Amino acid sequence: MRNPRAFLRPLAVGAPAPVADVPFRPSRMIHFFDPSNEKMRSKVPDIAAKVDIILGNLEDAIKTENKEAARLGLVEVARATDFGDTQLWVRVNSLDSPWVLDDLITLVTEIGEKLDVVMVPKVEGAQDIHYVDRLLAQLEARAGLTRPILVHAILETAEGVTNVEEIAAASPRMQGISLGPADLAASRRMKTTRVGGGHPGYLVRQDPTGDDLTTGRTTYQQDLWHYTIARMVDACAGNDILPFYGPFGDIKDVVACEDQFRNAFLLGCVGAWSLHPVQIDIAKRVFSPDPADVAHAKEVVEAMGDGSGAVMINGKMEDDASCKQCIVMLDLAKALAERDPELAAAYDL
Ligand code: 1VU
Ligand code: MG
Repeated sequence: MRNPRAFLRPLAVGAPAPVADVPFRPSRMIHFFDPSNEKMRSKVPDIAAKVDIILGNLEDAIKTENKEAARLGLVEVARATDFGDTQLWVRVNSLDSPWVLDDLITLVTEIGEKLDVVMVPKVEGAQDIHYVDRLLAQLEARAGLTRPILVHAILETAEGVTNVEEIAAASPRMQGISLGPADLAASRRMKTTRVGGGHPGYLVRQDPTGDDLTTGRTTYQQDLWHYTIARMVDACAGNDILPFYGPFGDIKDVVACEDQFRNAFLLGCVGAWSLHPVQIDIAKRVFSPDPADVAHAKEVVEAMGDGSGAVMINGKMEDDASCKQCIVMLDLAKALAERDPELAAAYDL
């Protein structure tokens, strides 16, 4: 770990100074596309206009023979597209792969001024972030970039979960962390083959009422990801960076996808990955606060004046703590309203 005074110094001569605070920009969905796929590439300008973050994926889901085409395809589409307020991210290959060095060198050199965040998969500890941190500083200096590229880690190994707090604190470049449930399940040897979501076998069962153990006992499916998401949210919130839920692989089950995204939203995540166009609107709906919650938050904050004391609103006690909860809701609503005129009208702030 660098000493506190050195933490905000550039890691290479000529590199831009690290940012002290991670800028909060609307981040309800990170939309993945395959830059080696010409058809998907052609949709990027239209999709970029609809999403908060668009991400060119170079890692898993890209065939080995397409790795270079994906890298070059991302350079091509980034150069040709005006992303406006939408963030452009890349998911590079894993740090133990033969491609990641060329991914970073090519992308920072060719399109560094357009790249907001590099997503790093399979991060296991602070050492992985330190490696990327120094390399990015060297490349930024060489490319003459004036703004640092931020880093987002995927939490998808048991070792990464063990070290999540040190990962979140590893560098001022850290923008956030996403839960990667598929690789994490494999790393932990969990016995689910699903990409995110629940499992009907992971449940609790009501007690029996008599000797009959088999009938009349309601079961409740539990959330396989609750512990990890909650831990990730604490690590992120404790370091002023942003937590995200990752992929939901059952594209056709839009209902369960919405449930998974909402659980993450309620626990503190700011967004989730969209793997297919149908998941974009789900994320937009879930990660934008309900106008009724925003109206309630506004009422509480106005009634609380300087934020101290206690008041009764609609039969409920509100005080300093619940006022802070309402401010969280209002701050998010205001940030989203600036980007989305429909939400601005619905929130009426
Ligand atoms: O109607 P059209 O034919 O013009 O277009 C298709 C399709 O090309 C398009 N589409 C997309 N466009 C932009 N971004 C996307 N992510 C995207 N996905 C599809 O939409 C139209 C309808 O598509 P479809 O329903 O026929 O679906 P396909 O069979 O074409 O594609 C499905 C997959 C899942 C293969 C595709 O959506 C995809 O590749 N998504 C991204 C997958 C990914 O990035 N995976 C890695 C992250 S998850 C992880 O790492 C751990 C599990
Ligand atoms: Mg993965």
